[in-house]
Amino acid sequence: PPSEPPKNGHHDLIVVANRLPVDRKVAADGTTSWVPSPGGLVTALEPVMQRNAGAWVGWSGSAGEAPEPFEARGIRLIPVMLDEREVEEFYEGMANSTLWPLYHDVVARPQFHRSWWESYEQVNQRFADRAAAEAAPNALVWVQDYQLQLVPQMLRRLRPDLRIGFFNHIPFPPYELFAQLPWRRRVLEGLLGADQLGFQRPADANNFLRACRRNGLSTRRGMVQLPGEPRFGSPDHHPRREVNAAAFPISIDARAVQELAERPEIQMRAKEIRRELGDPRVVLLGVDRLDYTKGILHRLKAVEELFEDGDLEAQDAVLVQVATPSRERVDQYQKMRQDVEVTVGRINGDYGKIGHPAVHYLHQAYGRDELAALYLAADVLLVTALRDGMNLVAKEYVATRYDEGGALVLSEFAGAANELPQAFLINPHDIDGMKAQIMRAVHVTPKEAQRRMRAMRRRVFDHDVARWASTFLKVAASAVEPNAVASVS
Ligand code: ADQ
Repeated sequence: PPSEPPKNGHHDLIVVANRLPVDRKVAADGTTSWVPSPGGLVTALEPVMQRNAGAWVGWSGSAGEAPEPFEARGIRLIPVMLDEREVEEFYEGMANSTLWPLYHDVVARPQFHRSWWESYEQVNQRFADRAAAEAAPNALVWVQDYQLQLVPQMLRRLRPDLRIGFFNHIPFPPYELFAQLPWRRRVLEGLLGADQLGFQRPADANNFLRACRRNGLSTRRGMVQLPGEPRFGSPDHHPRREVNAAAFPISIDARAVQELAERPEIQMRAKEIRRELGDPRVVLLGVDRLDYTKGILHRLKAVEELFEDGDLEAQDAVLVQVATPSRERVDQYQKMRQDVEVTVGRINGDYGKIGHPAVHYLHQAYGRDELAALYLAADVLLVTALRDGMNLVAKEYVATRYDEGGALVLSEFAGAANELPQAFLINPHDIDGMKAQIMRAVHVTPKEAQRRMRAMRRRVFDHDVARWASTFLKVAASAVEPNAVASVS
């Protein structure tokens, strides 16, 4: 018989994320159910969640309905409701049209709307309320990403006993850009409610620390020193607190990725893909969410010029571009999809041959199996992001290549470049430079390719997502209780 689910307020570890790790499934008869969609994060956290009566607080992904809490693989899933207007203002608005472009170097223009901010505050409060109600005394709460930057402070107000961690999956921008945000102080205060802040790169942590200093706080060796806060109805003060900000580069379940690639049916599929492409000498591959930060247009421009210059020929070389549909109701995404599709059409019109398009463009979400086969089939993976927190596609490609073959062209503006300097690094704004690096990757000797791939594989396997999660949780759990810190006020 299934065991009694834990009651409210009994979870020792809570993950708070915009999305629950579930997908809605509509059956033929119209009834809906929720099926777990284990991504990297939930896979990494599963063992520790199971050991620690873990719960996951998040949105189901559909407006206006919040299913009752339910259990999936030993993890309690606690849905938070968003209504249609909140999906527009909090999610598509403040999260995806303000913070996302602002935090990615303003590669698209961020929009600032006061009504969106109000919605952001309200939704953050709802997530904080829910987590506060579910947490056991002294529990550890781990808040994820830019949609929920106010939750740490809101939670601390509700539950000063908790230890609170926050991880930012996207870049933290230089202060000159962050300063555009009309609510910049509120965001800093929100984040500083945490004990431990995690960023992808040391540069992101430094940008955050600099923003704190620019707002009058002092920092020392990654610690932000917070003065005591006045306590309601009492002349004494909350003791001074320190908040640590550091880099914890996220990763993948490298072993699982490799095991998939080693399966005979995946290898057969990889060979079949090359046949279906017409057995070209060179297969270039791009796999991205269709997002303007990923530099897809820059990549297409470089490839188009390589066809134009005759360095690549359509019967000899193809680009396969898998672009997952993403944020399709946001204007900037509709515009960029049009630009990409016009460009692909032009390249094929100019350089394709009957039965041999130059670019195979797939606006589809692919399953893990097909992605693994594509990674195996590709001679060169192109990651040309204009700015990217990490970029897990690069790490997945490396983990897939148990044969130590293949070459990675990687933007220096992706967090992954810090860890994978053996890739063919590029600046995607430098089209000539990018073209030269793509051709170096195409012509690399097997020995040189192997040397590079081996070094990158060592890094990805040594620093997998389990290590990322356990390292973060260890430091967050060791945060000193606020009351144990001497007051200086
Ligand atoms: P994303 O911007 O979504 O993530 P990324 O890190 O590349 O970018 O992760 C994408 C994931 O989606 C990968 O696991 C990939 O395999 C999968 N995917 C992409 N295209 C797909 C397709 N067509 N079909 C199926 N799956 C596809 C954000 C940040 C990143 C950061 C991650 C994790 O923007 O910088 O690395 O969070 O912190």
